[in-house]
Amino acid sequence: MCAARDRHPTFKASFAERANNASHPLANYLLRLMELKKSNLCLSADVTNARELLALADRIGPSIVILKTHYDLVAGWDYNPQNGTGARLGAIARKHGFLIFEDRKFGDIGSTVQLQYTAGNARIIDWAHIVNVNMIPGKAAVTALQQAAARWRSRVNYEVRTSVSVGTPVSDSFDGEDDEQGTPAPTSLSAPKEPPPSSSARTDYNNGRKGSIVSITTLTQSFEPVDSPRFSNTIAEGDELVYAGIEEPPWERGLLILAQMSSEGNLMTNEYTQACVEAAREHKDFVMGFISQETLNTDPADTFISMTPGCQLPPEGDEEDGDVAGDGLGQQYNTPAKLVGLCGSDIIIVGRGILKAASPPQEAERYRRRAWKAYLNRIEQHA
Ligand code: 5BU
Repeated sequence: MCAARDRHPTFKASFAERANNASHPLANYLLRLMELKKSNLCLSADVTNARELLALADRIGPSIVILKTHYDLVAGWDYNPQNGTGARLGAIARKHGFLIFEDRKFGDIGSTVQLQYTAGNARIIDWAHIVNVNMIPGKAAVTALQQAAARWRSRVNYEVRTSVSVGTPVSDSFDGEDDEQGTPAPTSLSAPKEPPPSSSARTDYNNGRKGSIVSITTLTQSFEPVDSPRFSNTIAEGDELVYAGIEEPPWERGLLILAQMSSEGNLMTNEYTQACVEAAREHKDFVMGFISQETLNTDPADTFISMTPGCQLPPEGDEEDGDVAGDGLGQQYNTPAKLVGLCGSDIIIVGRGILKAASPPQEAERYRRRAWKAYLNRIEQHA
């Protein structure tokens, strides 16, 4: 089912060793988090309303290192950048120590994917540490997303503070940009749209661009440097807890290239997968790894992380590594022992295997233990 990759150094290396060699700050962080939590489990949180999503993230958080979302299937997703669904998920992620991966599978021309990543109601880049790209449009999509992330990163250390003061209005209209996107002006959670002129002085950024008239009230915004990735003034009290044993994730965003799919009859050929690997090698400072069914590290210098959907365990009590039937809609499943132990995948992505269990937290623990055991067996270490 997968090519033997066991001669590549990453196959037998521990996640701690690989963290030391990881050039991408978020990959380095994730690999250390995996060692700390003894988890290589990603929950595919495919539930259809926001309240359920947040409750699930809080319940399963202790077992996972990544929570994967499809924000567009969640009813009641609150787009408020300060205390909406993305921000609340971020607070839960900090508390339990996991990263958020929006499985958006960008797949359009560069200019469009940049906007889909950073704009619109969802502003995915604000809350998702990791996203993925479908390589059908070609390498430019990767370059474009990297450019957008770099632009966001260069601005995000500045918090926007909004204040309302009485004074002479300077403009009788908004600049229109926010109206087009249907969202309010950026708040402390979003990266400012204009780079601040100086990182030290508090500078009013009015000049007519962000001014509005409410009677004679003027809305002004200023940018202040912040040195922590934690967004302040957000979320309810008590959600400011931070997972012990590791610092908060770095600001750098990461990309996964969708190089292989789990679904039956998918059209991704070996040649296509190889083109994905080449694109990743050309963008090592942004691409953390792949969504794939096996490790794709072949060049001695490759240090990519492979994350694999299409994973289920047979029911408890059945033969440990017996076959698991597909879902009847094209999805095919393999066990953690096969994916991690034989094929060299690093992180298993599990949705319904956990979500449909009588006790999802208990089942998540079962998957965590089995995937971790498969990893330890692969690197020939014992618990
Ligand atoms: P499941 O319930 O464990 O089958 O969910 C798998 C999830 O992973 C689901 O959100 C899919 O959209 C996602 N997925 C997948 O199943 N197979 C793929 O090749 C890719 C994504 Br890419």
